[in-house]
Amino acid sequence: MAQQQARGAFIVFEGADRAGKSTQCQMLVEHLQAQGVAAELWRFPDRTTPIGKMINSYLTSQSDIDDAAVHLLFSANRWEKREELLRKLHEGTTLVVDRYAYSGVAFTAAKGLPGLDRAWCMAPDAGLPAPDAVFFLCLTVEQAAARGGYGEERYEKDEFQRKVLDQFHAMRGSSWRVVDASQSIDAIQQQLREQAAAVVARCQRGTSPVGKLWEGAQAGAGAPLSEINQ
Ligand code: DGP
Repeated sequence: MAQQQARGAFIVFEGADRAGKSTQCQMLVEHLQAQGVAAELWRFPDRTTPIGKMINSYLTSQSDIDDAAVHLLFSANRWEKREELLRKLHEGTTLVVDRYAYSGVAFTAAKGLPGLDRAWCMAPDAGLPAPDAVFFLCLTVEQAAARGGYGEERYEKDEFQRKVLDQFHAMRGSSWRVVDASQSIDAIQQQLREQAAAVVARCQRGTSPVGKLWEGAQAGAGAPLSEINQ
C-alpha cells in the first residue's frame, strides 16, 4: 500500500450558538502553536469573501434571501475555501475550524420547510473534505440562555436553537467527540487538548488520507442519505 504523506489535522467545532466554540477554538489553536504544531483558526461562514458578505447581510437581517438559495450560499462559501483548505492540510498545517457543513445542514433542516429535509440539505456539501474529528460542544438551550441569552442575529432564538440541537444530534457520527459545554472553560479545554493531540498525531503519522463528506461514517453514522431523510 502506498505510504500517505504526513499532514495537518482537520478539526471542526460544532454546537448551537453560545456553546463557547469560538473561545475554545482560539485556546486550542494557541495551545497547539505553543506545542510547536503549525495550526490555524478558521471559521465558517467566512464573511470576508463576496459570498460571505451576502451571508453576513442575511444573518444581520439587512437582506432577505430565499431559504434554499441561502443554504446554497453557505455551502458555496465552504466550497470556495476547499482548495486552500486541502493545500494547508497537505502542507502540514492543522486547521481548527469553527463550524462547517454540519451547521449548514442543522440550521436549514431546523426550519422544517417542505422539500428542504436533511437529505436535501446534505447534498450540496457532498464531496467536501471531511474533518478528521468533530468536537461537538453540547449545551442545552436553557444553559445557553443562562449565559446571557442570544444576540441579535437571525437564528438566535430559543425555539429555533432547540430544533438546531435536535438536528445536530441526529447527525452524530463516529468522528464526533461530544463534550459537555456546561463545564468550566479550563476543564473543557483540557479534554479538547487531549482529543486534539491524538488526532494531530494520527495525521502526522501519514496513515490517514483526507476523507470526503458524506462518505463512510462522517455523518448519520454512515447511513445512506435516503435513510437519514427526516
Ligand atoms: P457564527 O459566525 O458562528 O456565529 O455563525 C453565524 C450564524 O450562522 C449562526 O447562527 C449559525 C449560522 N450558520 C453557520 N453556518 C451555517 C450554514 O451553513 N447554514 C445556515 N443556514 N446557517 C449557518
